[in-house]
Amino acid sequence: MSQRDDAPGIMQVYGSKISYYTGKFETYLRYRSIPYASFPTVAHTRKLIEGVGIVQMPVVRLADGRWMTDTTPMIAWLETGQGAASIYPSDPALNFIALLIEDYADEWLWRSAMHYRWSYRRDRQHAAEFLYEELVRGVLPLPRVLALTMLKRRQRGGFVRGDGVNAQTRDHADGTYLAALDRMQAILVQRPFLLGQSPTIADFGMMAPMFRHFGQDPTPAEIMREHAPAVYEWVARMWNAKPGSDDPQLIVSIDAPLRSFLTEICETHLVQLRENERAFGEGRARYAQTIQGRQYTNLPVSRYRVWCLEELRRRWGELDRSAQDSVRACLPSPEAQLLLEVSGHVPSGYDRDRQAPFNRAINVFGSGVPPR
Ligand SMILES: N[C@@H](CCC(=O)N[C@@H](CS)C(=O)NCC(=O)O)C(=O)O
Repeated sequence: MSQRDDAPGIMQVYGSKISYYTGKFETYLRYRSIPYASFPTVAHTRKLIEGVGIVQMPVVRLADGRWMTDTTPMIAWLETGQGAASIYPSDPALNFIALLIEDYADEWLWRSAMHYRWSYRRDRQHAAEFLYEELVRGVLPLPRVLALTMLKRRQRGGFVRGDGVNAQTRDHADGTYLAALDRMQAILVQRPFLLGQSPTIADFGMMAPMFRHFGQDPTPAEIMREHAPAVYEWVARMWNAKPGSDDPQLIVSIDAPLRSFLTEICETHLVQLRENERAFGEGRARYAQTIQGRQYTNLPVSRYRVWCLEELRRRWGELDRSAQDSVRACLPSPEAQLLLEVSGHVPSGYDRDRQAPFNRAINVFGSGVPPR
């Protein structure tokens, strides 16, 4: 891959071929046949900071020179320029469910995906070699062996141990992937996409963990092939998907497999959003949370995720009464109450002017990598 970025006239995507969110974003660009050129981040750090304020994957430069980042608002903005059959369901209640699934994929499955990649020896070796070749070699003056050691230490120390995965939580971090796989498999044996006959933002969101991490890293990919072949097939289907007819033929009611997936989302992601918001409000840098009976300690507080919850609440507030009733009926867990509560909320203060994806961005965790 070229270290130069002379692709005038088309979108430039700075990321990595094994990056979680870059994979989600590329799946969308391919679906909409939006041409783009891929570039590695490390060689272009200064430019990315000038463009959006931070380095993360992906950061995007549009053909007209504007910069943007964060896949959720980027895809939402790009989709406003597209024709019929939006990837956002026209039914407001189903759209809210799709956005909730996207948020769970973005913000909850990330820990488990990093754990599989950096806790298992052969996965760690594979990812470090890949990142070295793609991002570091020829850019930073580091001997290969040293660079591999540094990459492993950064990723495992920050995003696994530094994000609460230890002897007490490791099997839960393993199991959270298996739970997502089981729930998706049960849905995808019935229909080609999560919410019907066409992909929605729920599918694009789930591609973040399922494609470049769980579908490519040796250990979780083998599990996917063995235990959830319909998910394995869906990953390829998503990567090759193109818009079909104007009628996306989405489901008209929430069936048992989708309900079960939503319960998992409420028990995990919504609890984490709640505890993170509370800790942020108390001005803490670290917090503890109990998820499905397992205690995670010393987790980094994320201001970005307080904003994610604000965004979900904003979308909830836009629903009319009957749509709210429909959503409430399919989010049976008491945790769903979080979407309605706003008392005592300390605002994130992020993107106050609603400029995303063109705002000055923040990393999910502080300066990028949570300290160990
Ligand atoms: N909210 C962002 C998250 C982007 C993100 O956190 N990407 C990861 C890698 S896939 C990253 O760059 N992490 C910071 C780092 O590794 O320094 C999005 O939706 O794109």
